[in-house]
Formats: sequence, C-alpha cells, structure tokens
Amino acid sequence: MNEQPALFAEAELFIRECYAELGRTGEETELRIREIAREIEESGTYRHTYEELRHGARMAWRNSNRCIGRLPWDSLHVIDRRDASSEEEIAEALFEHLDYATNRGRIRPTITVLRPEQGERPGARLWNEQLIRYAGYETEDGRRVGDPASLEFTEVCRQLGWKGEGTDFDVLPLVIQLDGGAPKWFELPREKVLEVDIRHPDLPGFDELGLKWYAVPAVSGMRLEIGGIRYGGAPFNGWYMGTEIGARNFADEGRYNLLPAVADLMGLDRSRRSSLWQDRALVELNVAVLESYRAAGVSMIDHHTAAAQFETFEKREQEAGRAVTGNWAWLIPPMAPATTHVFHKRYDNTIVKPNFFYGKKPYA
Ligand code: HEM
Ligand code: NRG
Repeated sequence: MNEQPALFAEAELFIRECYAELGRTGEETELRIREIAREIEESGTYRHTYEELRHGARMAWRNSNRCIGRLPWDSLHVIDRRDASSEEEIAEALFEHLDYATNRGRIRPTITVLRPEQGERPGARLWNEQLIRYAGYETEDGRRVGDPASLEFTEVCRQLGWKGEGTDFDVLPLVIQLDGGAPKWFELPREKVLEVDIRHPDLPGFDELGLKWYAVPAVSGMRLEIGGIRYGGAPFNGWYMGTEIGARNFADEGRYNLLPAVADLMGLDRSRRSSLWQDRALVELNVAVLESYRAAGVSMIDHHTAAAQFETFEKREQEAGRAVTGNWAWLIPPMAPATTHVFHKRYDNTIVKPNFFYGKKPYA
C-alpha cells in the first residue's frame, strides 16, 4: 500500500503550523514543503530539521490532554539522538538523558528522540514504561513484593536473563530494541538513579515503613508523532506531582497498598469505612511525600499549585488564539479534586497532533 500521500498531507499541515508559530516567512514555508514533497517521493519518508523536531516535541507536550503540567511546554529540552545506531549507543544516550534531566534534583523537562519508524523498519523501541521503575514479583505463597504494576514487564526481563534482588524497590533494567531485532537489556548504573527516602515530619513509626521513590518520572512507553513521522522511542520527563506517588503508587490496592499500614500508625479505626481512615491516611502519606522531596531538594509540585499553573496555561493558550484540549478524568487530581478549578469545568478531549500515543505493547 502506498502511504506517501497521507504522510505528505500530515507533513504539510505540521510544517504550516510549526513555521507560523516560529515566525518563519511564507516563502520559507512553501520552500520547505516542496523540499519535503521531493524527499518523500524519492525515499518514501522525510527527515525533520532539528528546529522542527524541537518545536514538534514541544507542541506534542502542549497537546497532551491528560497532562496538568503543560504550562512550561515551550521550555522542553529536546535532545536529538536519531543517529544512535546500536542498542549500546541508545543505552548511553538514555543514561545521559537521566543525568541531564535529574540535574542533582533541580529537574529539567527533557525528551530524547531516537530513530523513527521508516517504512517497514520500526526504528527504536523501549520496552520499559518508564526509564526508572521498580520491579514487581509474586512469591510462591502468593505474596506480592515490589510494584505490582511491573509484574508482567519484570517477568519479561527475567526471561531475557535479568535477575532482581527481590526487594520492594529493585530498579528494572532498560530493555532496548532496534529495528525489530532481539531486545537487549542494560542495568541502570546506580548513580543515574536519584531516589528520595520518604519520611513524615511528625508521625511516629512512619519512617520505619522504609519507603522511597525515584526522583524523575520518565515516560518511555509512548510514541511521539510529528508531521506523520512516528518516533517509537522518545522518552520524556518532567517532575512529579505529589499525588502521583502519594495517592496512587503508594495508595492503590493494586500498587503498594499502604493506606492500612499508615492508618494503623495513626491509630485510626479501620472497622468502619465511615471513620474516613482512608482519607486521613491519604493526607498524611501525601504530606510525607511532598515534605521528603522538598527536604531532599528534588523538584515536585503539589496538586493545588499544579492546578493553578494549569489555569495560567489555559489563559496563555487562549491569548495565543489556540484552543486547549484536555481529558477531564485525567486532569483532576486524585485528592480533593473539587478544590481545584479543573473539577468545575468541561474539557474538549479532541486529539490534536503532534502528540504522544500508546500503541501495542512490544512484548506479549
Ligand atoms: C500525564 C504532570 C511534564 C506529557 C501527566 C499526569 C500528570 C502530569 C500528573 C497524569 C499521570 C497519571 O495520572 O498517571 C506533569 C508534571 C510535569 C509534566 C507535573 C512537570 C513538568 C510532562 C512532559 C511531557 C508530559 C515534559 C512531555 C513532553 C504527558 C503525557 C501524559 C502526562 C503524554 C499522559 C501519560 C499517559 O497517558 O500515561 N502529566 N507532567 N508531561 N504528561 Fe505530564
Ligand atoms: N503517574 C506516573 C507517571 C506519569 C507521568 N507523570 C509525569 N510526567 N509527571 C507515575 O510514575 O506515578 N512527567 O513527564 O513529568
């Protein structure tokens, strides 16, 4: 099947919008579109300039309907590693991404763009959902260790020959696949992974739970799509909103399931749901997460400030003459949602490109 007309149509739309936003002239725009038309005719695809890649990735963030953190979209740091041509070179690029993005705690929103799909060649794929995530295990007696969200991927890593220590916080290896070849795994060097011990400012016994979490959330399981070009390997990161850890990763029954333990430390009555022991434990768990990141000097935002910044983003987009799209169910924070303005509005969930997409899992 010839996909060239569809590719060219997407490319043209993107270039017109991108060049208009960047203040390029009409002449430059038409010239570039003709150049791309020729390139597609000759090779079946085209290559973005660095400027197109950079602005395209920023537009993709701006268009991420589920993201409440979009205010600084125009400052995303874009690292072009389309040239990385072996799994080893890609692993190095990802280590460098983590170094740059972590910045000893002053996190910098960053994306590394790897080789895109080209015709039948799938380009670079990362099998990890995030660059840094904890392994999950189920023991023979049915006990759960680590992060249950990682059960399936941890088993994939095991079958590739990786072996975890079996703690609640084993950092998974990177699993990298190039052009549909055999995946290769790479242990993440310890010094690339900044972590924060979670302590509570005044709740006795809390610190003995021995909790910690990593500093940098770096989503690696999504495809970046710009002007019809599909980048299956384009890991990006910002910083955490506290509730992602405190109200979901630590609290969900299907994750670390810590609310009963925290409620018991607080001496709450768990025999009745109406004592609101879950709600009260949630608050203290989330205080501990926010205070711990602050004390460690690691960037993190609370959900109230995040919502206020999102409102500023909405105003700025309106001033720029652009419509804001959003997914309400994802934008509202998982704690006290009705205290934020987001709860009281409607959002248009239309998908605008450039954007990030989930596709089929590379394994399974
Ligand atoms: C989702 C916050 C940076 C793109 C989210 C979510 C939050 C969030 C709270 C919902 C996550 C969940 O419920 O699992 C933030 C904050 C950032 C930030 C505080 C700090 C700068 C970024 C960056 C990008 C991005 C740099 C891309 C360049 C996305 C996308 C999703 C998302 C694509 C949806 C993920 C999915 O569907 O699983 N963000 N974000 N965000 N964010 Fe952001
Ligand atoms: N909820 C997930 C992370 C999803 C993305 N969140 C961000 N992205 N903050 C978790 O690990 O809890 N970001 O690019 O900053």
